[in-house]
Amino acid sequence: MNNPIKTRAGFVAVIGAPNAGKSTLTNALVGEKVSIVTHKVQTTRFQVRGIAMLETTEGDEAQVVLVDTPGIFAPKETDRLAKSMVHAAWTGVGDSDAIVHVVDAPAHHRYKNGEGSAQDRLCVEDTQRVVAGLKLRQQKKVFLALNKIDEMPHDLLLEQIAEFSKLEVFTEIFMISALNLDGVDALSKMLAGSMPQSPFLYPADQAADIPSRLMAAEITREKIFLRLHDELPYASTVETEKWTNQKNGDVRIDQVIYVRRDSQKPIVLGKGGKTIKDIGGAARRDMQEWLGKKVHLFLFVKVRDNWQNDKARYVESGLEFDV
Ligand SMILES: Nc1nc2c(ncn2[C@@H]2O[C@H](COP(=O)(O)OP(=O)(O)OP(=O)(O)O)[C@@H](O)[C@H]2O)c(=O)[nH]1
Ligand SMILES: [Mg+2]
Repeated sequence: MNNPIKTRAGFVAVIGAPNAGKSTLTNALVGEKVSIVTHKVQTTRFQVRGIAMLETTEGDEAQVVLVDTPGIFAPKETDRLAKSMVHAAWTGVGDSDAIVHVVDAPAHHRYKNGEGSAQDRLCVEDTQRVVAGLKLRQQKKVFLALNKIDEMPHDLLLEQIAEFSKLEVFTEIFMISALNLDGVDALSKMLAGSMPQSPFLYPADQAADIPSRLMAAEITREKIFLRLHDELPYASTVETEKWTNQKNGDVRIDQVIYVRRDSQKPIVLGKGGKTIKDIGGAARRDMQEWLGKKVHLFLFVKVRDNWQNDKARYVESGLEFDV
């Protein structure tokens, strides 16, 4: 008798407050880096699709397309980029077969214990906002991932599990560390089993659905976020202007870092160009690893006042301008 291998495929939206670890979890499930990660809030600006080949408990193969989303927070009415980021996050939810809500468990605990910072308070408020949104949309198959358990004694997690169970939103609760992969396997099996039976949606060896030029720009943006402090990362954006595959197999990538004001230019450049050199060096190393080729990276800094209100900047990354 013919016993065909069953395949499953579908979409999982990864949502949650800024900095909860959504991109780290997406990368962990995919098994390679498809989405940038930093210690700062609001790192992810648009939907990034990571493609994971996972297995159900029965051994069926499932292609799970993880839609990593920007954090869900309360954007200021005047902040167009922020509004469009939150819109992109909820759009990911509507189209998905299952949802993972990632929560920063230690931040939650600190806040409940009265030791929380201002950021912890925001994180708890944003989590409540996500829960309210999920209730409103009556989503099915919503999994809660209490993340960063490597930073928290496990007995304290039981209280949190009780608290979140009471909300009656979550199909199941997982305790994970996206960073050291603790608990990720159980979540991965659950997600695989939640996908509908379907042929694969992407070639089995594809890890991300993001244009190479955009991925290259994201890598540089991550290095800017990691290297520069305060408001500057948020005031900047990166674009890949030119991509040249050279005859000898190397790749030349020309990118522009846009800042909002003249006064921000010297900060990105640094003394004698040191800062931009460091950013470029770190970005180039990641690009080489990603492409498996030698990369020649050329970075330019330009001022474009008001890039956050420029429609073309949104279309390129799939964000909607008028939300
Ligand atoms: N200790 C610990 N840190 C983690 C874990 N997961 C993520 N982090 C850290 O938390 C920070 C934020 O991680 P991201 O994956 O960028 O979070 P995000 O939810 O995608 O953030 P936004 O894109 O800004 O909304 C980074 O410094 C990560 O290294 C974890 O399981 N344990
Ligand atoms: Mg992110």
